[in-house]
Amino acid sequence: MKDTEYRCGWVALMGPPNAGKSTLLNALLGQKVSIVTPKPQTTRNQIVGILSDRHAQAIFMDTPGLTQVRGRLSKTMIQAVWQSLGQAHVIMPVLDSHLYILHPEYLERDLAPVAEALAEDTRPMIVAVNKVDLFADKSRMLPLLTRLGEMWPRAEIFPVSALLKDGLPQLEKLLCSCLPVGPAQFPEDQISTAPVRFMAAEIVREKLFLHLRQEVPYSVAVDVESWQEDAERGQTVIHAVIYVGRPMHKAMVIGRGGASIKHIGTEARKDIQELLGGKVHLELWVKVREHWTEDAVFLRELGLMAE
Ligand SMILES: Nc1nc2c(ncn2[C@@H]2O[C@H](COP(=O)(O)OP(=O)(O)OP(=O)(O)O)[C@@H](O)[C@H]2O)c(=O)[nH]1
Ligand SMILES: [Mg+2]
Repeated sequence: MKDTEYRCGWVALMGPPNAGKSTLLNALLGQKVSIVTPKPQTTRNQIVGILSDRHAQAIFMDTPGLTQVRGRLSKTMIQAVWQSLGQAHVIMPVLDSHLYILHPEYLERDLAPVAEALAEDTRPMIVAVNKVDLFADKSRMLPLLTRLGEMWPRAEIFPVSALLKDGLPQLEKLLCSCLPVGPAQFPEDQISTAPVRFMAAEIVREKLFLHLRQEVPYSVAVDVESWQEDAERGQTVIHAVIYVGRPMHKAMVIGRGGASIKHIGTEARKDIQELLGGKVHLELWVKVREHWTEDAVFLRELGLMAE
């Protein structure tokens, strides 16, 4: 095979919740396509991000964190991981190195589902050992790297910091060399397959996750109900509904005197304006929809469940 041949393929980012999968995807692309929060289980479905250059096109699939299945929503989240894995040419587990340095005992627990699924897999695998910026003495990583090497003897193990973009050019180069030879599957300027409507809803959900405490974010979903161009005012008018599982959560989203929802709306509008490159008028409503996380029809409407 000649080095000059164009390469193109699918890469599955997978691993435990909160490992930095979405941060890594955004950092590799140099643009935000997947929302990021300090709370686990932020990503709920497969998000495709496309990285193209003159030599290769890597089509990344960001996936929800692999965790215990509780209810229908988390079942559909896990299905998105397995479906992405099935589609991948290269598998990229992502993990939080700092967590396993502090708590080596969590490693087996967290990686067991990933390791088991990949035990017999012969596809190229690159393990992104993320968050190395969180400790100065890099030798602290050695026991973790040794254990990962035992777990996946064929894999490339690659320490990175997605946050600081440390090690990413090297990671990208290695990754592209692992892709199969073939023509690009997407136009070079396409960065994601997600419709802007979905991305706008995700931005609102990100702000809700960042702003709300405890378990409330997990009972929240966002759906863009209408999207119109107002030519006269030169702005996009977006109406989105925030669904919550309980009346109490509705009050928390709205906040005292509407302060909370106002803040969420302002923050989301700024990011959506950046995404669209133009002025946005964002209207948010909060509706209670009990047990929505168990409602297959609704999950499908939100685009969280395959047809
Ligand atoms: N210090 C540090 N923090 C990071 C790094 N990468 C990600 N984070 C932080 O880790 C948290 C989780 O990041 P995400 O990218 O949302 O993680 P994820 O794996 O996509 O999480 P889920 O979608 O919930 O499975 C956020 O607060 C990030 O800012 C890193 O390299 N260094
Ligand atoms: Mg994520």
